[in-house]
Amino acid sequence: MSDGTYDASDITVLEGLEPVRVRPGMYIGSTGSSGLHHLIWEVVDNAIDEAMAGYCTRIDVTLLADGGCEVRDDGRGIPVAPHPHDPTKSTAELVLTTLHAGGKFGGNGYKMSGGLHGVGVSVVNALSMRLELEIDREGKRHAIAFEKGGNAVGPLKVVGDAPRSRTGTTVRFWPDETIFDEVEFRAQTVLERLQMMAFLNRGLEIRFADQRPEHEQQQIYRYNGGIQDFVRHLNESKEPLFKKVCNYGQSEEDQEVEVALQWTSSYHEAIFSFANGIATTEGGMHEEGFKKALTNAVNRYARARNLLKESDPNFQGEDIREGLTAIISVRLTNPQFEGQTKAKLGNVSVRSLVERATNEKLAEWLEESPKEGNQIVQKALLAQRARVAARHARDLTRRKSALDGAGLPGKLVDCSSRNAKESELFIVEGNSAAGSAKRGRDPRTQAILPIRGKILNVEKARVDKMLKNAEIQALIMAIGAGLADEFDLAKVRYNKVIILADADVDGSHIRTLLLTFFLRQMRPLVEAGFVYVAQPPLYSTLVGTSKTYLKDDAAREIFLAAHPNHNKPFERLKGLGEMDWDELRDTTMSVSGRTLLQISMEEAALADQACSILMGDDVEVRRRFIQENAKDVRFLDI
Ligand code: 28F
Repeated sequence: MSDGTYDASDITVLEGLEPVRVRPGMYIGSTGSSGLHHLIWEVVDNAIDEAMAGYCTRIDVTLLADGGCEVRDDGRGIPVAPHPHDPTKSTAELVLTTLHAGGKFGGNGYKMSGGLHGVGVSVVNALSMRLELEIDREGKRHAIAFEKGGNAVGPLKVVGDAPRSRTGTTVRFWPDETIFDEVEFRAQTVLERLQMMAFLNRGLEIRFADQRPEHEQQQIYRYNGGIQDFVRHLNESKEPLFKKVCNYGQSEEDQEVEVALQWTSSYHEAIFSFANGIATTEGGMHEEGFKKALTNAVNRYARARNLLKESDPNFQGEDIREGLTAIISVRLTNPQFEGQTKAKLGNVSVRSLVERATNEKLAEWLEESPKEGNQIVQKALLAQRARVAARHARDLTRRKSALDGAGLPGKLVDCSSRNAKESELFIVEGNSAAGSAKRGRDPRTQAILPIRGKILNVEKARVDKMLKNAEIQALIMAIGAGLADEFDLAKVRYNKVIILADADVDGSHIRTLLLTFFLRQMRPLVEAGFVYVAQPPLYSTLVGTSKTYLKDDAAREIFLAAHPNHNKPFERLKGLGEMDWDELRDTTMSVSGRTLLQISMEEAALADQACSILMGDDVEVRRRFIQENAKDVRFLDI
C-alpha cells in the first residue's frame, strides 16, 4: 500500500479454491436460489466498489441467452501486472484464483466497499463451470478464461485493443450445475437488488438486460437523488404529508452516514437501514443513533415552538415515527455484522456519528421548514393521544372484565355452547341484519354481536381510538381473551369470529377496520385463522320449488353451465339489511350453504396498511389500490 491507491502488494494470498467446492454453503449461504444469486451480487459488489472509489459510472448486468451472466463496469480494470508474490501470474489471475484475494481482507482494503460482506470473486470462479474475465486497461484488451471451478485455461493475454481505449472490467460466468440445485436466474430478483444499489449509489447508472428467449427485457436505473429518490419511490403508494424529503449526511475519516426521510398519512413506520450497501434488516447501531436523535430533535423543536406545553409529557419515539419513511445508509471500513441473520450492525462508533448528524442537521431542517415541522408535530400529538387513549382503554377493558362477572356486553346474543371449538361469533353490521341473524342462527353454537359500521369509520378512525368505542369494547368482552400483549388465545370463546357486513362501501369499511383492529390488538386470533369474512350471496334462483343461492357472477356462470336449460330468473339479493331471516340462515349462517373467507395474515396486514386509503374519501386512490391488490383483497369487493 503506497499512495492510498492499490497495487498488487496489497493482496493477501490465502488458499486455493478447493474448499469452496467442498463446502459451498460456507461461502454463499446455500446452493439454492439465494446462493445462486449471491454469485451475481459478489461480482456486482466489486463493480460497485470501483464506483464508490470514484472510477466507475456505469455497470451493465446481462442474463445471457445461454444461462450465463455478464457484469461489465467502466472502472480502471483489475491490474494486469505480474504479481510480485508470484511473478508467473498476473494480479488479475491471482484475484480470481485465490480465496480472500484482493486488498479487502489484507491491506487497507477498499475504504467502504460493499463487497466486504462478500467473499470475493474467486468464490464465483470456484462455483462456475466457466468464467471469462476481460480487462480493458492501458489501451489493450486482456483476457483469461477459467473452467471447472477456477482452473485457468491459459495465462492472461492481450487479445486486441481496448475499444475506443475504454477501461473497465467484464466478468462472464456460468454457474456449475453440479453444485447448484438450480441454475436459472430470476430477473425480478436481480432487478430489485440492482434498483436498491442504484438508490444507494447516487448517480451510478446500472443497466439490466435479460437476453433469455421468452424473457427479453431491459431496464436502466439511475437516481441522481440517491436515497431521497428511494424515499419518494417507497412513498409512491402512500400519501406524503408534504412534498419535501429531508436529506442530510456527515462523513468522517473511516465512516459516513446519509439519511433521507418523509412522513405520510400512514400509521406505520417504515425505516430501512443499510451498511456498505447491505440491508441491515435487524437494525443496529445506526438505527439506534437515528431514533434517539430523532426523538430528541422533534421534542426540542415542539417545545421551542410551544407546540408542546410545559406540562405536556414528551413525545415517545413511536409517536414521532408514526407515518415516517426513512432510509439510513452508512459506510464504514470494518462493519461488524451481527444478529441471527448477520443483518444487524454492531459498530458502536457509528451510533454516535448518526446521533450527532441527526441532532444537528434535522434540527436545522426543522428550523428551515416550519410548515413541515408543524405537520410532523401535529401528527405526533394525534399519535400520542391515541397511544394514551389505547392504554387507557386497555386498562378499562382489563378492569371491566375483572369487575362485572362474565363481563359480557349487553348487546351480545350469546350461544348456549361453552365449547369454543364449535362456537361461532357473528359480528353483524346494522341492526336489521342483526335482527334476522338472531332469528336465523343456531342458538346452540352461533352468537350474534350487532355493530354499527358508521360509528367506526369516522375520519380515518385510528385503531387506538376504536378502543374507546363502546361497540369495540363489547367485541373485546365477547371474544373474552383480553387485548394486545395480554391477549390469550386459549381464552377465546369462539373459534370462528365471522364478520358479516354488506358488499358495499360501508361494509368494506367495517371489514377493513375490524381486520386492522384484530391484527393490531388480537394478532394471535388472525394467526390462528379464527377470523372470517362471510360473503352473502348476490343472486338467488328457483330450482324446482327450492331457492338456490349464488355467491357472485362467477358462481352464476358456473351454475348456468351446469344447468343449461335453466330458465327461471335470477333475483339479485339486496343488502344484508333487506334479507329476511330464513334467507340469511340458508345462505350465510348455515354451515352447509355459506361462503366463509378465512382471513390470512397477509390480507389482514394489507387491510391494516390500506386502512387510511380505504377510509379515505378519494375514490380514485381507493379504486387504484383495489385494482392493484385485487387478488389479495377478496373481502373488499367495492
Ligand atoms: C465486473 C466486476 O470486478 N471491477 C473491478 C477493479 C479495479 C481495481 C482492482 C477491481 C488490486 C490488486 C486487489 C485498478 N486499478 N467488476 C470488477 N475493478 N480490482 S475489481 O484492484 C484490485 C486490487 O488486487 C484497481 C488500481 N487500483 C485498483
